Amino acid sequence: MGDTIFGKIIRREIPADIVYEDDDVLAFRDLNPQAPVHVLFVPKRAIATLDAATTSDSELLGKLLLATAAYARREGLAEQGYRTVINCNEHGGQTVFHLHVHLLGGRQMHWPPG
Ligand code: DGP
Repeated sequence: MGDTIFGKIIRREIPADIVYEDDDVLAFRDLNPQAPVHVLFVPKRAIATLDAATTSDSELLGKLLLATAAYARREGLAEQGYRTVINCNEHGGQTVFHLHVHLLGGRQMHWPPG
């Protein structure tokens, strides 16, 4: 897959408001926040889309979700709740083809989404 803007953020080639990092995962604030807390969790090893993930990515995907949940808990979002979103391809609204989890919190979410 080609490089993306998130690859550049991971390599510190462009700035981002990074809020969490471990060996496998980086998290930074979304440029265009849709909630008081809107953080993107990305695996450092790029996978283009959720559709492109395979069983060899199972451990990394697990770490990505658990890092997201742990951050939400630390930030005090868990009790009231929050939303996680993974957009996939065109109809999913994906614009950056480096798999990422949106963490949205700090306000009431609504369902169904638009
Ligand atoms: P998606 O539509 O699911 O592919 O989400 C991509 C998100 O990435 C979108 O909410 C805006 C955000 N985004 C795009 N470019 C940048 C950037 O350069 N920096 C940051 N922090 N966020 C970005």
